[in-house]
Amino acid sequence: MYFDPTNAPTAVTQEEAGPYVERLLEGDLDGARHQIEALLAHHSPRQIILDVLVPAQAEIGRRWEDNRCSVADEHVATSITDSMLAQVGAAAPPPTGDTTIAVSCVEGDWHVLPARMAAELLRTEGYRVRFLGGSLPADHLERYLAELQPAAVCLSCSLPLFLPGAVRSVEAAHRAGIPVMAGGRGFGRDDHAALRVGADAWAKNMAGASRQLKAWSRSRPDTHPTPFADNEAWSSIELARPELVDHTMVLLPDSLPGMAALDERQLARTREDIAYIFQFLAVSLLVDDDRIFVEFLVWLSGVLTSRKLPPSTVGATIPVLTEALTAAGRLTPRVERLLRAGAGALPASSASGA
Ligand code: B12
Repeated sequence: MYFDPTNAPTAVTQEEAGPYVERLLEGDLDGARHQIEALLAHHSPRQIILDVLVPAQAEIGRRWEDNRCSVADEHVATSITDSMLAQVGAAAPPPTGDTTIAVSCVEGDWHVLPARMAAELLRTEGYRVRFLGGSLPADHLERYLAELQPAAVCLSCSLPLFLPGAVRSVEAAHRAGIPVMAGGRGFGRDDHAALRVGADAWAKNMAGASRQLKAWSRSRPDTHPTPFADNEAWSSIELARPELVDHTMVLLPDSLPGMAALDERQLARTREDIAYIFQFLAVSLLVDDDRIFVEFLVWLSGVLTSRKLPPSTVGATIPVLTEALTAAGRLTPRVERLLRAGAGALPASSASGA
């Protein structure tokens, strides 16, 4: 039985949606299913995705970020929401239009669920959707699109870390002659990064995406031939990353005496975080957007503080990063500017390294 679209769609209230997060945290698949079934009697699949599933997953992310839920809790919650998305999607009437849209995560990005949500939302608008899943290698994307010839491909990116992958995915789509709509939280809050990686449009939400896709299905845009991402600046950090991480790990104990007490697993985590810092630095240069690096440092500082590390940890790392970058001959004025901006955005106690 499908939701009857002649019933006016009504927003799901917070009271109605609220218990869903509790079901996720309890790992209660059947409870979640009952709740979603009850909601389907009164609300459209689209409203349930937007008002229940999306905010619940964002809440799970916040709880993981501030250490109120474990990675296992997140995996369980995501698997339940994945099932609910299938259930809600099955309640939407089959697409009536003849426009086909492909939806894929950019290369490197395994956030399949946000992309699938976007795909289901497009389906509720009548599009025929081919969902290509997580981290599709660019050459495979190209071959698939060249054969399918959809009206557009929606590329989903959930973390700025994967913007280099987005460059490759966009180039692949363009080689197949397919226009690219970029979306997802990894592209940020405006079209800056999306246009830099060469996408033909960026949408803040699915309503915006749908407007653009409608316009494209009437008249196909000329795809941009090349992205204007700064690959050179990106690769100058990225190619030196192993050396930069090694050197930082050697220098760090002088600035963070607490490191002496870390066990092997904690040291491996620290190394991973240092590698992320350099990756985000490189991505900021790639798309010339300081916000990416600065917001990552603030996010990382919050994550570490909620896991009981001193709030000064990330701030104390910055002079060490600077030293490693200098030794590797990678401290350009732009990189220096980014490091300063990052230090300035961290909470006062953390930027001082005290
Ligand atoms: C589940 C999850 C995972 C799962 C994903 C599994 C899956 N099947 O999808 C796994 C475990 C793989 C994962 C891994 C990681 N994750 Co994660 N993850 C999440 C979490 C909790 C929920 C994702 C989700 O379901 N979102 C659904 C909704 C909420 O997403 P949404 O972006 O709002 O999606 C909507 C729109 O963006 C839009 N949209 C999406 N795509 C597109 C495309 C187009 C064209 C358009 C128009 C619109 C559009 O449509 C959606 C519906 O409206 C998020 C939290 C969050 N806020 O998303 C973190 C989150 C994204 N992850 C995060 C991190 C850090 C990671 C890791 C790096 C962790 C690690 N150290 O390993 C890895 C990276 C792995 C990788 N290579 O991809 C951080 C990113 C922080 C940052 N600084 O940017 C987040 C934000 C958690 C947090 N609060 O800190 N993660």
